[in-house]
Amino acid sequence: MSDAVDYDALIPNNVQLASDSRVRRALEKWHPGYIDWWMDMGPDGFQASQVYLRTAVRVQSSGGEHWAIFDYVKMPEYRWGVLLAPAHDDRVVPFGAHRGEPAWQEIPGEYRAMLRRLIVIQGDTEPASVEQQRFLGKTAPSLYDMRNLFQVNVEEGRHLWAMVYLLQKYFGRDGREEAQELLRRRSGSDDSPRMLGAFNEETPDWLSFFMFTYFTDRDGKMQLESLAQSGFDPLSRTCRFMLTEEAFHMFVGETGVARILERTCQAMNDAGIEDPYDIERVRALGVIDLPTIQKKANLHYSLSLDLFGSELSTNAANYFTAGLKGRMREVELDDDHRLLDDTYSLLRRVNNHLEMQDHPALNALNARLRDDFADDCERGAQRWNKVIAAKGVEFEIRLPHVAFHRQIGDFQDLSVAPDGTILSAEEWSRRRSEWLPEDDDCRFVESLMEPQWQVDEYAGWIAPPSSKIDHKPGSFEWVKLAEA
Ligand code: BYC
Repeated sequence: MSDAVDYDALIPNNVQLASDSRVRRALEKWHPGYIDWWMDMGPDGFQASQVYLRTAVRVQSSGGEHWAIFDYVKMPEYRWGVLLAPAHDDRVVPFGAHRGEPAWQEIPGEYRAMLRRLIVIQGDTEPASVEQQRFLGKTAPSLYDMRNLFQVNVEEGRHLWAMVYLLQKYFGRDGREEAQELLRRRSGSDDSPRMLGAFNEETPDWLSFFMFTYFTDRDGKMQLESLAQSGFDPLSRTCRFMLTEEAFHMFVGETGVARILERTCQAMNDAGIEDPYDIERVRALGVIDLPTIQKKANLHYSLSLDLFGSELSTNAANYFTAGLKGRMREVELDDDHRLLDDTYSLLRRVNNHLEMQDHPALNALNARLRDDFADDCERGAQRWNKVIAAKGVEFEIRLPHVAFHRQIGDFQDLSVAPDGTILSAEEWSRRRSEWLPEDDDCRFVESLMEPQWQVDEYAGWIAPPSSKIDHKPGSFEWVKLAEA
């Protein structure tokens, strides 16, 4: 299969759709429904604006040519394509019972249902996040941030295409039905919600957006890394290319929160406020107080931990043994990649306390991936703390304990403080407002969400960015707004 991208086709692709008329027709038939969904549920109010967006035109950079181009695009005209990372010759199934057999180019019949479920869940999260973020453009703190939001949104749309291609190509009629369902479910809907919890929550303000892209997109990274190991080669290649795009989404989250922290600490310094808990005075400066930022981090971290499923999971064991979903960087791990005799240490709830226990490694794969996620989150939090320390403010963002505020898995129904102390349900409820955003916190943050759409201007609660995108200066016009 060639890696060259046919960019002139209605659906840009490197999967030779031109000679695969069955799949091409199926995708072309799905296309209008996708555009309808984008117009209904995509960024509200900006479909006619010209946005300086990145579009993938190759699947890897080579010979001085970048994999993407940047240009002004009206979002409904974005070239959503089907792009798979380059094939590796002689790739084998890297783990599980079929380890060492040639990677599958077609789906093994016995694994069809499992694979379909994984692809549908992955696919469902992509449009969900666009739906969650659809009103944020209206309160963008700058054109730079607005552009980044829309970049994330169009790429999540492309990731939906990526999963829909697999469904249409490999799953026949039920794949077509699933592809329709992906356009029918809606984030937060009572009747047909999105499949995973965090994707039915609201993203009402930009602090939430940055926390979402930091924590929840990072779950995306971990899950895509695991699926990129898959013995089903088209899924592996699809996920590998999605990861290329995904890195930017986490950059948006990490730098977004860092810029908010920087601005808050600067404003505190300018006003001579040393106590970060002097919340009313800090808020009066028009910036977000650090304890509220901590509460939002607590919320989004705990919601994202739920996305790893139960700590001990036979589903995860079955996915692994089948060779469909591996571990983070599976091929770099130094073991037998079958895990039949291995154990993994994980924190468990035993009656009303928590203790480390060894369990069969196969069953503990969700816990292991969640631990990898926690480590990854921690590294970024340390970088945030450097921003705070550099301003001389005494405060640290601390990720809460993994058992804090959980709704899925072993710790659900347990009342755990951010430091890991188990509390009575009454005490937890009484103290909840210390740890999670309350209505008045949310109202305050929302009160700051006034649009700032002048070129090179930023809302007062967020510092300008220090890094460039496509080598462009801060004064660049990231979005040319359409006349209202
Ligand atoms: N909410 O054995 P269990 C991304 C269900 S994010 C609701 O505990 P399993 C992105 C589970 O489905 C990455 N239900 O869990 C980020 C199962 O139901 P059934 C998305 C949940 O299956 C930002 C039952 O509970 N990709 O890309 O081992 C922006 C028992 O399951 C939840 C993936 O997740 C929940 N949180 O693991 C845009 C990868 N958790 O089958 C995009 C694909 C569990 O009994 N998915 N359940 O009806 C998977 O690998 C796994 O399905 C999960 C769950 C990790 C989600």
